[in-house]
Amino acid sequence: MRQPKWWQDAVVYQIYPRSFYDSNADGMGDLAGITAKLDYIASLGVDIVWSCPFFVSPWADGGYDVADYRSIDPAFGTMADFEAMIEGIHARGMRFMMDFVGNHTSDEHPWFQAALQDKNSPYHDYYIFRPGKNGAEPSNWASIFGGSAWEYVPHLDEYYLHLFAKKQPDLNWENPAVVQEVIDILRFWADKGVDGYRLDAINYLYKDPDFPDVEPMPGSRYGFATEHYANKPRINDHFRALHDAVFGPRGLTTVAEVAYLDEKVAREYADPARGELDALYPFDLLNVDQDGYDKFSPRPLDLVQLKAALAHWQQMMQDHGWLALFLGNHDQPRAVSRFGDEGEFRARSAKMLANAMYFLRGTPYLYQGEELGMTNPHYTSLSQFRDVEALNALAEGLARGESEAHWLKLLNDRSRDGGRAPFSWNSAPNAGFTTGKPWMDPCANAGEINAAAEEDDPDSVLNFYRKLIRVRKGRPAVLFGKTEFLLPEDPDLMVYTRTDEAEALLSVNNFSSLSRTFALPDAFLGAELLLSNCGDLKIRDGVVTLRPWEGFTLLTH
Ligand code: TEU
Repeated sequence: MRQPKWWQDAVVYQIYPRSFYDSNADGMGDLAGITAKLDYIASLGVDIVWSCPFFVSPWADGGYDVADYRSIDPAFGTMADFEAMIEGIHARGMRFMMDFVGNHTSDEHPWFQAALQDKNSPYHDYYIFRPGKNGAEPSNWASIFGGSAWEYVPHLDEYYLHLFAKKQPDLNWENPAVVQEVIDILRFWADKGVDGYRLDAINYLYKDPDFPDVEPMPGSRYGFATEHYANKPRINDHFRALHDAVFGPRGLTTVAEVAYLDEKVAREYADPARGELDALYPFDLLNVDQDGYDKFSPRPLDLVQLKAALAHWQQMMQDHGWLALFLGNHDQPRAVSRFGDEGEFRARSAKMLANAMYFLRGTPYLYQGEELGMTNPHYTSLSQFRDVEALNALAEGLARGESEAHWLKLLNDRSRDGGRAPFSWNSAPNAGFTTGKPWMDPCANAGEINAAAEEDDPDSVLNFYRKLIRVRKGRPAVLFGKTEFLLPEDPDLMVYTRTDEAEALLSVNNFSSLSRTFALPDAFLGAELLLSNCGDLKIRDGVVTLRPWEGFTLLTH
């Protein structure tokens, strides 16, 4: 068999640190809290820990607005806490992946503060400033978080570009000094022992310098300009520069958070022969239950579309690099609430979703709480939401005259806060997350759905994940097998095979509350039941009767 790289035969555990575990009763999760829970994390069988940012930040975008790349935010602890955490991760045989936010800084970063002081400051050219056009913004580009992507600075009589929040000015990667700063920061953390980087919004680094106007969105002056800032040809030069200076020589792995990729570009980025990036994390894969770019215009899940997207990525990357597999993260509502059944079949459907994803080709990314089948928090008041994207969208919706009740449901179902509520550790007050006042309210159901309760239950979602992670490890068919989707047009069943020289797998998953039948392909008659969320198969004459939300995987040699 081909030998996998260490990051290929791996499962990543993703932590949103402010909501994971609070060690000092200030209501916010912290690095010492992660260290305190490392035995739990290791017990899952995961190989890599990735934490979202914990650097000094005014927290305008959940820590993705960095004001000092080399310091731990005091709310998260100290550099000594970081060192203890990474030591504890390594001592348990795991590795640490750092989140690096390179597209933008906080507006409170000293570079931006200097840039604002003086047009002639060298730091002014660290960012993207432009004069206005006809008394308005330089272009009608929309910010990803709503409104214009340009902010006016009266005393400079210029606008600066911010693809995200206005407190997140975009860096100017065409300035070699910026690239050198980034290299120095990446080396700084490599010296402290990080094993890899998750590169945030990394395919947006190069912007069309002409900033052409784009087609406005309905009812707005602004339009999405992704074609002018995503995947522009110069981006490969930036990737190669970082690879040659840091990732390659230090032996660090990289996963690039990317979007809007076509086949050619996707293959280039992660092609091992090109020396750019190791793996892609295409975040737009989950835009399958919304209207275009607008996550607050939800649509029912179209499983046929999701399968087509997954099949496309599997086929595209088959021999051209590596893929991250995920159904949730800190930017998404909870997977079980969104794609499963968070009521009667919560546990079973949460297990099915894992079974459906983890036998595909790629590295699974397990987002904290998913291993418990945590649901969206079901807040009862709009004041419980925290995220900038949610609050901006809410303000715009209310200004259009839409009702608060409508937005309470929308934010509960769709906002990023869905995945950011505190981790449910046990049935103590505040879900055992903090003994102080939590920065975000815990899930309404934390009393019943929590790690302590699931620890003791052999049939829990938690113990299913442990088994799943164990059985997929080192399997040649999982690692390198060819992926083929069966029944692509079936609206409820997701079925695929993974075929390698020595073995083959069949993963069968029922995404519905109804019973369904499925005739096993001949090659899998009499195959070994590798994993099942119902314990056994109801099979007669080669036809399986699938219970609601049933998922299983067969193995044959
Ligand atoms: O996300 C990249 C990104 O483009 C997101 O804006 C995504 O479209 C959005 O979250 C969907 O609602 C990364 C981080 O994962 C995210 O948390 C940050 O807000 C963003 O970059 C800016 O750093």
